[in-house]
Amino acid sequence: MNPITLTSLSRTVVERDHAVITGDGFVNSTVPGWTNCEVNVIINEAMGAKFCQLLVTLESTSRLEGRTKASQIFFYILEGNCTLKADGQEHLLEKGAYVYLPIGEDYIFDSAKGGTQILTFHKVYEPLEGHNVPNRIIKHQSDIEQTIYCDDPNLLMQNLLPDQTELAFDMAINIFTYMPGANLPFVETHIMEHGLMYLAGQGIYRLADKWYPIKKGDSIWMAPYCPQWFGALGTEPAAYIYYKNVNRFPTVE
Ligand code: UGY
Ligand code: MN
Repeated sequence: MNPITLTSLSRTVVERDHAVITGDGFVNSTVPGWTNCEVNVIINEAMGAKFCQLLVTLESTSRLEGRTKASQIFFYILEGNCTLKADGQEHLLEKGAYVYLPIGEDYIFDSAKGGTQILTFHKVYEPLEGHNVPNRIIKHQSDIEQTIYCDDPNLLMQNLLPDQTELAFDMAINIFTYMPGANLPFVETHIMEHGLMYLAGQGIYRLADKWYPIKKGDSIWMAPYCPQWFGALGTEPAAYIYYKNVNRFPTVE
């Protein structure tokens, strides 16, 4: 007997100040210059956000070619591998590698292993007087040390961009790892916005006054001032990569 599948059910939720997006609802978009690939626009301005988060799935014939314009782009290799051509050089990008491209940079991603997945974050760059536009960064997450967060050795933070030390950056991209059973020490409520994707594990996310079960592959958008808290469940660490706007004046100067 075939089990009945209820195709009308999904964990996806879109609210005024937050969203939980699960892969079962993905519908592909076409992006000019990005060919033979699947693009899922997970978060963007249409939702109320001030940045964009995409998931791109590649095959061996895929080619992402373009030039960053008003927005800087951060690329993170979630699965597989591919090649980046930038500044006349070729770079092999393995799982866990990441690329920060400032405004005005040409790029080509190709030669991917079938099934390679790239997560991207796009933000319009806000220049800062007295500071140069940041340089391109090509690194691997294993190059970045894990630091203890909020004095809790079960909460580990990796800052993939030097946002804390260089005001030229107006966005942070971090990987936040929670050991089994760890949780945020308080309900954060802040001006900064977040977009994230779970890389591992599971747990419960509180967003505003709602509570959501979350697992690897899920994405979340949090608008400014959306109260937020997370507790990890299960026996393996939970980890997410997340975007945050930083380092700019909090109101019109
Ligand atoms: O950096 C942050 O604001 C981070 N602790 N927030 C979050 O994980 N929801
Ligand atoms: Mn936060």
